[in-house]
Amino acid sequence: QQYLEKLKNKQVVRFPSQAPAHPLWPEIERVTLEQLQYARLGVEGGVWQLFAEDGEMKMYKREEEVDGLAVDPLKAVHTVKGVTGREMTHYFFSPDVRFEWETTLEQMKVLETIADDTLVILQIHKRVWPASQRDALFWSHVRRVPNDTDRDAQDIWIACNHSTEHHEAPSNEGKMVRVSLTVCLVCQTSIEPPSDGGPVTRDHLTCKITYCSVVNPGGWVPTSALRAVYKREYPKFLKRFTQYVKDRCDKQPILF
Ligand code: 18C
Repeated sequence: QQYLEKLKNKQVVRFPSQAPAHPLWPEIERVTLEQLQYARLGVEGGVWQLFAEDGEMKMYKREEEVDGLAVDPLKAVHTVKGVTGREMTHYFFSPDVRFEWETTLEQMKVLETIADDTLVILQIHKRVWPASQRDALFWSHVRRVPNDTDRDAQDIWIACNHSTEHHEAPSNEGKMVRVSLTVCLVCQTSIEPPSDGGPVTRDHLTCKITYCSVVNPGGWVPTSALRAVYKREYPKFLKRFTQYVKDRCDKQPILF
């Protein structure tokens, strides 16, 4: 038992999630799998509007309003060389490195560790003048999913964040306006093995990323101001985050 605990702490072995015993689990399971399906749907068909493009990165939105508040769903696709899907989703999920890439944050607290792969997080975001400051309370879950459409392909990895409630952070306290969000990052690695049969290195890896997000900002914000924030913040996030993971993994052993 002690030996297993040691291995677990060193993260040599990934144990099955302990989260299924938690009351939130049915929702975590359902939303994560729904998000996976949603992310895998293409952006063809005319409902998605391209609003930002930079190299391999393409960002699409659908303009939608709920009670006069813009909640435009966003879908972004990107291809990043030299990293795996597991590495991408690990750094997206891990609260230890969030301030390294998330530029909208002022404070962050892990309210509950449901399992190694499932957390409840409270974030206070930077205020955008003249709007009220926002906070976000969500569960966050990361997992590997076997690729059922191609058994020879690498597994898919998904990290999913979805708004929740927690007794330590009721939404009606204080001056913050609470946003509600559903976000996922879905990644798949492909390997182009070296033609000389040599070892696979980072030069042989490509990671295909789909990032989907729906944020309801809560309170009231003028639509044009909100869309300007989206247009600035989402490309900034995806470029900065993917570069962070590339830099962080460079010269490190590959984590498949
Ligand atoms: O997915 C991302 N990050 C994850 C980990 O943090 C997590 C977070 C989701 C972000 C929720 C949005 C929180 C509100 C932010 C308000 C301030 C943003 C601007 C700060 C500028 C300095 O899933 C990556 C997230 C990428 C960034 C998304 C920006 C979404 C903007 C939402 C606007 C909310 C209203 C703000 C008022 C605007 C007034 C003009």
